[in-house]
Amino acid sequence: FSTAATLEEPIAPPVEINYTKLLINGQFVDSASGKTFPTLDPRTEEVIAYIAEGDAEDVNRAVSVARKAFDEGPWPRMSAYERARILLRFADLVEKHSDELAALETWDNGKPYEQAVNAELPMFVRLFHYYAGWADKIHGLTVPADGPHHVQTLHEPIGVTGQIIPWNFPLLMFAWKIGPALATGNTVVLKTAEQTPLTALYVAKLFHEAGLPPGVLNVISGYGPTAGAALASHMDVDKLAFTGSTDTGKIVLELAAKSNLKPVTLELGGKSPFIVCEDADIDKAVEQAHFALFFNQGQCCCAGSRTFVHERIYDEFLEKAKARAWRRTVGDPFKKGVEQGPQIDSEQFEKVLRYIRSGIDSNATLECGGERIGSKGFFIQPTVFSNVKDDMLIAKDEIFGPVQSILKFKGLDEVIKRANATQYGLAAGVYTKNIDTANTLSRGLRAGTVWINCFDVFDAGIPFGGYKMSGIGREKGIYSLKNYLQVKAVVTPLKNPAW
Ligand code: TXE
Repeated sequence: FSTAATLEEPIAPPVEINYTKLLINGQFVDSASGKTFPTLDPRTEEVIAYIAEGDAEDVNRAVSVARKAFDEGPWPRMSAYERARILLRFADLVEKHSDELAALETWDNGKPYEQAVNAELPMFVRLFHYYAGWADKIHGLTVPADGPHHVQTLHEPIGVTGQIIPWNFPLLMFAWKIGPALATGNTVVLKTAEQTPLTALYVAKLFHEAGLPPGVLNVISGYGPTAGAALASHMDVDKLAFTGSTDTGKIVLELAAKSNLKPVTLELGGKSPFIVCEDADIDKAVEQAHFALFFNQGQCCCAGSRTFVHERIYDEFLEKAKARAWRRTVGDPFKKGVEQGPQIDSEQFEKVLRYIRSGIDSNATLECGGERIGSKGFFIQPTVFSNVKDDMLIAKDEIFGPVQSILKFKGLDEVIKRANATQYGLAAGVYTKNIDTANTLSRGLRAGTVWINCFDVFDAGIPFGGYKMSGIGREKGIYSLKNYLQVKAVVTPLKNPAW
């Protein structure tokens, strides 16, 4: 694999760790237990910093200030325009600190700095501009009624929202969750993933600098079964939003149901098909299929992890896909030109290597990669398997790593059936020049997003979410707002029905 990029000098600015405590009521505070946990640099496996470890008691504290900020505070009552101004000021501050934030994200997560600074930070800022735009455009309807009544609906914030996010896109997941919740006037207690607590604390600090009243946004670092479960089962949390694995999604849904029946939105795992038809532009399809799978070290819920290729172009596609994977630059994500950094942690690293072994054992053909790189850090070679069959584990399970599985198909009906034969339904990619083929596939595929001749296009207005066990509800876009709103019908008799 190309290592030339590792010879370059680092391109990110140096960054200090200033925020390691819990953020409750606008203040950085120690956890009630005084405990801390380490967050590691996935390049070196060394400790970056020790972080205050939130637990049920801290969650209680955070929920009670979020409740007060909702019930008594200015936030849900201030004019929507004023709320929008705070979101915009926050976006400006994030933009100003983009280089440092991207560096912090790379340090904690291992993703290429160039990806963080050129794609993720601009998307983060754009999301807050987008939601600021919605803040003063949320309104109900007047409803014609049969009787002599005036009927209107009010769209009101739900209240205290709990949000649990994963480690693969720490900043973007923060934005997807916080943006719609705050634009609609809710208050928030957000739990970050234990692997990546750093950037959320930094941006939450910036939010307060932008004028966010204390108590509106509280950030708890800590583990899932303790802090996360406490939030999901809290009796005073009015709504829960979760992104993570399908297994944990089931747990939080159950906790929500068994406590106060809070509504839950879930954004879970995937095994997305990427279908390359016989008329596709092969070079473009190879590049997009590569990107669809390997982007972010393969740690994307929507990764195109089953590359279905038409039998007539299969051999040519495979040769080119293999060559592209060999060219992928893997190395220190702080260096220029690096496309792939380390996996997030030892658990994910071992999981990916286990799946690679399972692919080999089940007689898929290992075309490229398959090993770890170096002896320190969680680096894995870009890996390509051909001759993958639908019933192999590598074709069924979410690997969440740089492992591309290439499968062969003959006909459209067949590929639709096979693409849909999964518990997941998050996304799909289609490569074809034929509009009829594109329409047939986009309607036949049971997935929340179908990208045609593109992949991973994530504009703020495009809804994202899953069919089947990939989740419940949609994030981003207009659809995300209703997750954070209650609808109240207000009915009054009309004195003079004729008017
Ligand atoms: O996920 P978890 P993990 C998939 C991917 C990955 C696998 C496991 O396949 O290999 O999940 O990753 C919190 N109550 N995705 O273990 O456990 C946890 O602290 C409440 C897909 O990291 O789902 C973290 O904040 N919360 C995915 C969050 O849930 C709990 C992104 C996600 O962790 C909890 C990440 C509990 N009992 C992994 N247990 C995507 N959809 O993008 C854990 N958490």
